[in-house]
Formats: sequence, structure tokens, C-alpha cells
Amino acid sequence: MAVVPLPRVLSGIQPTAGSFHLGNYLGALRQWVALQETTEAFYCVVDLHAITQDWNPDELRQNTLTSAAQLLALGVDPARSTLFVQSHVPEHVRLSWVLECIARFGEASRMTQFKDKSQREGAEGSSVGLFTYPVLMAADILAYQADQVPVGDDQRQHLELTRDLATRFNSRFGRTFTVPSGFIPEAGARVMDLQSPGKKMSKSLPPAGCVFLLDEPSVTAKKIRSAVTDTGREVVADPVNKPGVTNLLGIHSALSGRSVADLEQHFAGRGYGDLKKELAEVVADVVTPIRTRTQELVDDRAELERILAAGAARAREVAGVTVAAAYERAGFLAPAAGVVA
Ligand code: ATP
Ligand code: LTN
Repeated sequence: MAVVPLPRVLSGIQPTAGSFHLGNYLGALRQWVALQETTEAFYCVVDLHAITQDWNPDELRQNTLTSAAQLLALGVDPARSTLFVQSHVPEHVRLSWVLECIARFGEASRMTQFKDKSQREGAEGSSVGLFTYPVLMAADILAYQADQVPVGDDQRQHLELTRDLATRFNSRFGRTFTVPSGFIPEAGARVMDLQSPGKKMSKSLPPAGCVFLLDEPSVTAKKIRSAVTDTGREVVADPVNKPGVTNLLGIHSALSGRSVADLEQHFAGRGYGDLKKELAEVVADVVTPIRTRTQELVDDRAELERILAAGAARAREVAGVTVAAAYERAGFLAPAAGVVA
């Protein structure tokens, strides 16, 4: 009987904070865990992406370890998926250069994440790496011939660029890359900030609006208690007039698995205070075990490093094959035997 290969999945997350937040978890990381059951998954901590804006080397090293520990704690299983650190696999950068040379200046300039982030620093203060960031992301994905990429809604445009670059390379040089699709969840794809519910929850906004997985439960409860709600008192979803309450209901629904309509009934005749109190409990039930396990893993650095070394070795095997094929098709002279490429 022919063996049908499992679909391939690749995703990455930046180690740019000491902790992931609920937006990361619901928008992306929870899907990472689910997808390991049915796919061959590659997950990386994208440390090279983390230096496109100002960084501190010691913090980067520490955050890379803590990020890997959180991924394991929330359910990424190294026996079933390949977990690694991007900078341990030099094939990403080798492929990225070639893709940079087929990407167009105009298309990279249209990336809204680049426009937003570069606006904050201005053209003189923004790095060239910030501009080419989405092309490195394309290389991350294409090097593994990924079929699906689980990410939050904000990464849609980067995925579209990835697909365009794969198609362009394939039509110029012959079929080399799988053209990937996004895997974007409906519930949780866009968790909003608790203080500014018009903006997505993000570590770059003030911490009061962002629920970090490694926050103490009392801190989380306080953030939820202080979440901006709306005029009126009814607990109903209404994205236009009640963005704050709608966001809280959306988070509850994504974590508890109950539909928003069911929650509206459950809170009928009760106020925002009740919603917030219950939501804090629902969040604590999910994040407390993740916090505890993360700490245990961070304390066992040797084991963490062993898992990451095994992941990088497996990742290099797969990415090496793709990048060798892409280099050959692009016309690079193969190095003579004995020359390490
Ligand atoms: P920043 O806002 O500082 O750029 P971030 O907090 O958005 O960073 P990333 O590392 O860029 O975090 O995102 C990691 C993953 O989490 C991505 O797949 C992204 O789509 C998803 N994600 C981030 N924020 C949210 C959110 N508020 N809702 C849903 N998904 C999110
Ligand atoms: N750009 C993404 C992080 C990222 C990624 C990837 C996601 C880098 N490489 C490859 C999926 C696949 C972000 O900002 N969240």
C-alpha cells in the first residue's frame, strides 16, 4: 500500500519578549499543538527576526530559551514535531538571499507591518532587515516545503508574499517550492488589547492591555478587571458599539469552547463585573499549568538545549535538500567535493 505523506506545517514566533501573550496563544500557538496530530510539523523560534529592531544580546539569548520552554510547556511535543531555533539552521539565510533577489522593492514596500513599524522609527532609524523581514519569513516557510502555515490574521499579507515568491521562482527556474496556504483560526485570530480594544493585543503596547502567559494570576486578574468596557450594561457582542465587551466574550469563547451566543445567555441579567471575574478564572485555568511547566523547563537548561540541538539537526536535513535544489536551479556552481557549503 502506498504511504501518503502527511502535510507539512511550518510556523515561527519571535523571542522578542520575556513571555508570550494570549493573542499569540489563541491566534497561533494553540493551532501549533493541534496540528502536530495530523501533520509533520516544524516550529521555530525566529531569533533572526528578533534583531530587525533594537535588541539587547543577553535578553535575546534568555528570551530564546524562555520561548522554547513556553512552546514545550503549552504542548509542542518534540517526539512528534521538530522544534528548533532559526539561527541554528543557516539554510534560512542562504535561501533568503536568493528570494531577496527575486522579490521586488515595490511589493516589499507595501507590507503594512513594515509601514507601521518603520513609521515609528522613520526611514533613517529603520533597519534594512526590517524591510527584508517578510522575505526571510518566506525562506523559513519555503525551505521546508510547507503546505500550511498556522499564524494569526496579521500575517496574511506576509503569506501572500511568500506564495508570490514561490510561484515566481517556480515559473522562472522550474518547480522547486510548494506554494503554501495559511491556516488562520476563526476564534482567536484577532485578540484585541484590553485597554485599546481597537488595536490587536501586542507586547508593543503598554502591558496593562496585554495578558502574558507568564504573568502571576493576580496580575492577570487585575488586568482583566481593569479592561476597558463600554457604555451600557448588557453582556452582548457588538463589535461596533461594544468592542471591549465583544473582545472579552471572544477570549472567553476561544478558551472555554462555548459559543458567544451561549455566553450571552449565560450572562443575561448579569453585569460586566461578572463577565470579568469568570474570564479571569477561565484564563487562569489555561495559563497556570503553562507557567509552572515553563519554569521547570527553564531550570533544566541542559535538557532544553538537547531538545533544540536534535530539532536543528532534523531541520537542517530537510531544509538542506530544498536549498541545495534552489541553488542548483538558480545557477550557482556546485562546490567541489570536500568544500563545505
Ligand atoms: P508585535 O505586536 O510586537 O509585533 P506580537 O505581539 O504581535 O508582536 P508576534 O511575535 O508578531 O507577536 O506574533 C506571533 C504570532 O502570534 C503570529 O502568528 C501572530 O499572527 C499571532 N498574534 C500576535 N498577536 C495576536 C493577536 N492579538 N491576536 C491573534 N493572533 C496574534
Ligand atoms: N512574521 C511572523 C513570525 C515568523 C513566522 C515565520 C511565522 C517568522 N517566520 C514563518 C510563520 C512562518 C510574526 O511576526 N509573527
